[in-house]
Amino acid sequence: MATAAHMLSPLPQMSRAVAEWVNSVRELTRPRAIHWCEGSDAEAREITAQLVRSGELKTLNADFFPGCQLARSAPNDVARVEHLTYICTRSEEDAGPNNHWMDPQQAHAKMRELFRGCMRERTLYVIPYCMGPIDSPLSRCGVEITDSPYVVLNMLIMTRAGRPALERIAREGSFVRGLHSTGELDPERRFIMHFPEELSIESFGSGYGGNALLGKKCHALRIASWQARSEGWLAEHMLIVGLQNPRGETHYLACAFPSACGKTNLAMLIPPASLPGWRVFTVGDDIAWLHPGEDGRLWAINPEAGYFGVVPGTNPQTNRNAYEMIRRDTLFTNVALTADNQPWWEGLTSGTPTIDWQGRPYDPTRGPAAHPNSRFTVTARRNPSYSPHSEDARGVPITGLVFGGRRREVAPLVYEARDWQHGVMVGASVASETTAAAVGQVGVTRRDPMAMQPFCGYNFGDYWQHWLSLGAKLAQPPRIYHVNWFRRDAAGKFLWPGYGENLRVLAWMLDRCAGKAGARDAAIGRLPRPADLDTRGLDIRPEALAQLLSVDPLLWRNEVAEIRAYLARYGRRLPAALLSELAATEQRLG
Ligand code: OXD
Ligand code: MN
Repeated sequence: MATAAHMLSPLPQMSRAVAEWVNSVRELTRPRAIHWCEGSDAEAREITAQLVRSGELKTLNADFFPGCQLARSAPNDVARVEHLTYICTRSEEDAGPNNHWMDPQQAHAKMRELFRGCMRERTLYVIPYCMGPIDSPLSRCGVEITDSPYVVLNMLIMTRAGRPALERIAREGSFVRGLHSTGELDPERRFIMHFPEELSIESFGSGYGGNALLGKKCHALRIASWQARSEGWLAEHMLIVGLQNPRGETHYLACAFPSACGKTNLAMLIPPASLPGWRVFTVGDDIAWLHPGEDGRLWAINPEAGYFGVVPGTNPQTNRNAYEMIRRDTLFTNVALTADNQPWWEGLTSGTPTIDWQGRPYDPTRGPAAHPNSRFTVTARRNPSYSPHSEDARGVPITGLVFGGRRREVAPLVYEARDWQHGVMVGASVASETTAAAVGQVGVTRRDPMAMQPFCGYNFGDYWQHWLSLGAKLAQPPRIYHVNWFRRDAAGKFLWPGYGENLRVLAWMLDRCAGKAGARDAAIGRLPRPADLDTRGLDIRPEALAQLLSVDPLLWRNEVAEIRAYLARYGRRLPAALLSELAATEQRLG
């Protein structure tokens, strides 16, 4: 008797468009074999076993970390490479000053030479994937072709990959084409090219997640932001979190922060004991696709199915959910090891590293044991605070949008925008200190509008206009906030405890949206007075709180001048509304 598996159609026969594309890539790259990904657990187990046999993965101590593996990247391939990431539109102005641009024909020609014959002796994997719940009209599909089995394992966790995605592609006909090869990992021969007009991506020379898992930053942000503008929605670098108050009501916030600023921690926040009755549900930790609903509200889905998070700093105090979540069935990249083969990273309060992230005996004089951008890849379903609404086809309704950056000074703990248009200006002015998530200097303050500087697939001027137009159509737009958990005192000490205590700030926002919390009108927006925040049980000095909620007119006049100089780069594409919002802020500052 035929089994169910025998009755399924062979994957290569399901979509002619995909098969033809795979064929043309095969002719160019000359692989030894082709593997179409089914997306089954057995397939993931088989690929894992193969990588363990070849030494590319190391199985971790199964008593403490069952089902966990360690991958080590090339030491020169540990982060996103923004300087080698291009948007290739016919007109340079469409890519904008926020992107590196290359003419599409020139880019294709360059990449064709890199890809020519690059998969000889390697297997070509075809990964059909769906970004978002498989049955949601808001989801979009893609196919990644890669010669990296490590990428396959990550994509199987991070997306809904395999047969169901290919079935949807065959039905819909359209999909994003992503071609990836790790090449020789030579930084001189490394490029991440995006062709939004063709809905395609070409990535060569890196195996790092942000450069190589093409469903994530490349598709779900850069290409999707372009698609979203033409289709009337938003693709944003935002976590989505549900907060259930002690009355049992749940509201959702979507929050944009630059890379490695604590999005995963905020998405999985553990309420402090002194705020009883609150519950937190994670819908997403990195990307939100936001659609205007028929009811005039904004609705969000998380296009991803897993987390690719920064490991260092994760411990039971900072993020107990993540700490529990990554204790099984997790793929670690570039962490250190203890003598008994457990993963180890800076910020872990137990264990001792003996082998560093490069596989060398650990020597503290050579720097941290785990790479500062070492990562975990794990399915979202392992998160103890996983929201069952993550799978809702229509998404979750958004009550508030939050922007934030990592700033030692200037930005207060929190403020509320006066309205949508003012909120777009607040988002456009986000600045943050750089982190290890991208190659380059760490700790330098740079403008990172909407936390999308590395991810917006088109001219920011057009993007802000799209935000303004979309908001104008919403009958019930979310309120917009700005937060800064990272403000420091004169001695360099953080003024706010952060982590679970951030719930106090989020609770103030939700009470504002419900018309229940007070605020004072300041030049930059509305701020809570100390008494407006619930600080019961919080160990904070009144002077620290006053400082956190203060706005220094001198610093802010300087900030406004810097924002104006930054926005001027967008010339005639800059919406006039942003400049008038800035002028009004300046006037209020006196
Ligand atoms: C990420 C990033 O990995 O933003 O999420 O770099
Ligand atoms: Mn991110």
